[in-house]
Amino acid sequence: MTETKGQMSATDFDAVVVGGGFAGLYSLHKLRGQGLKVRVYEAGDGVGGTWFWNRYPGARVDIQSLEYSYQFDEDLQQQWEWSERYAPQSELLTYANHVADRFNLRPDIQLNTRVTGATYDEAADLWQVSTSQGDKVTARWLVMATGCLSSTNTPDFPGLADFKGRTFHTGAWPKEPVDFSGRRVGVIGTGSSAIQSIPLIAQQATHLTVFQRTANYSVPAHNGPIPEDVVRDVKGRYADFRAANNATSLGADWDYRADLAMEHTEAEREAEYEMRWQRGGLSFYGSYVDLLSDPVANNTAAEFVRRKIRQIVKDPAVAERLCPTTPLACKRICVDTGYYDTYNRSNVTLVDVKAAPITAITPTGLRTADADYELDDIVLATGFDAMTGTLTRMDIRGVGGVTLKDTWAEGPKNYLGLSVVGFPNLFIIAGPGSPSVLTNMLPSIEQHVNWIGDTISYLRGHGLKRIEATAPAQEAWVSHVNETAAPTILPTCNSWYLGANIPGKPRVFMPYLGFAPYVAKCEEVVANGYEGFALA
Ligand code: NA7
Repeated sequence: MTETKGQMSATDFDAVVVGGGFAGLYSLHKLRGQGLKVRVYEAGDGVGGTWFWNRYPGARVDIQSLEYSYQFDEDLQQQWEWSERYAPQSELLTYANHVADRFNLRPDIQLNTRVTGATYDEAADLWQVSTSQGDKVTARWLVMATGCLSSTNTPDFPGLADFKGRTFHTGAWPKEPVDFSGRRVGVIGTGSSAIQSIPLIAQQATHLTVFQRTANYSVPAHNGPIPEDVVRDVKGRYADFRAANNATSLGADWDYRADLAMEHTEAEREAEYEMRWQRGGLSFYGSYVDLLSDPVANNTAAEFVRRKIRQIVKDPAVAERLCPTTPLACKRICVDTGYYDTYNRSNVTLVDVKAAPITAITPTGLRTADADYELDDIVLATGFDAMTGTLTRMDIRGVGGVTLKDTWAEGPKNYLGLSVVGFPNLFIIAGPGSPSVLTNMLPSIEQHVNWIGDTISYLRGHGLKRIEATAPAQEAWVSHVNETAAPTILPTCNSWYLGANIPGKPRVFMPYLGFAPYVAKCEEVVANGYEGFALA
């Protein structure tokens, strides 16, 4: 046991950070830089989080790499060179490892160790943390850097365990490359992971059958090397570039137009959408300011994408099946390379499993309500128990031994996404109630880590050893998160933003819409002496 600097109680660590992805790495760097003794526990045998686990073919970031990168260190952001506009998984993993080495983070990271539980010791104001390796340690501060999409969702298909072929989940892909040559492959799901992997799997497989429940919107990435002049321009004004992006509602460089779609003629709208389609990527969101709020405006963009699908996909029946019927962007738009065109290949079949649902996995394939499909490999691109899954699967017990799982039985409740009533000194990075998945994750993570670090510094500086959200502040924040999303199209389809992809999960819109106002609110809370928090 070591005496904690500036504190009354003896603890093993000042802070335990759960997770060694981008949030965990920066948390360690930040808190250690403040003089804290920190331990990171990471379940994987390497750092990198999302980019450690999601190694499926075609996995790459859907935000431009010049943005999806750390900004806390000027030398790092100036010296690191991205090979492509949207970095592939392997490069993001190399980047995470580079950061771990560059800032000498590894000595304080324990790999192959999953945090299984944490109990708050009210008498000592400490967290007692237990791990899969049998560690039992105490820490004043518990930082959940557990990621938003880190607990995979494997639907409960009868017979899955008895399938004789190979089964993969995109979110827990093997480290060794998987060869699909000569194999009949089935991909279940058509979310982002499926949309990125399907074109590459189709190039290898003898036959690929895609089982689609809900068609998704995808825009082309037009990926490639980043032109030198773009790199020079951005790096020449990196701080300003980041600040301008952070001042937007979604926290990314999506070339937002302030105009309303319906104030323009059809031809003008068509030209705007076409320009953005040709440019590629998620700047499609920025076309008009009312795409998320006005269903009529939204449908003009949705129709544009549907027209594109009908132009690309030669078989009209397949094209129709691929045309989404939900509002555009009520699920995150996907960014692809050759996705729709893949359905023009003779070795690819699209099966509608909304019309005829999957009833079982057989030893040799997959059965739907109206047919049997013989398969050698099944790829589950079935997503995640998003935002809350990893947190509620851990045995986290706060004041009075109450579990976080029970506390959130009707949906996640917290203040600013950061702090939960009844769970003092526990901070959540980019969790529910924060902008997180509606933004560029890296700046969102950094903003949270900076806030948490500054808060801990304030508390230590004032001899305080406990911080907890107050019930009225939490209640008001939860209402605000819901009221902000309610008038938009965001809660209108069965997305993982709502937990709707997990049977039995309460239907609550989890992320907070509005990066810039969120940051302002966090700053205001501090300026008002940690308004909405009880400090002791
Ligand atoms: P997603 O986006 O949650 O996609 C999962 C897909 O799996 C989606 O098409 C689901 O259909 C489908 N799914 C899930 N369960 C079933 C069952 N039981 N039967 C048939 N189909 C099913 O996960 P991803 O990994 O692709 O992407 C996650 C995020 O990563 C993405 O949003 C980006 O931000 C990056 P559904 O739509 O639920 O009908």
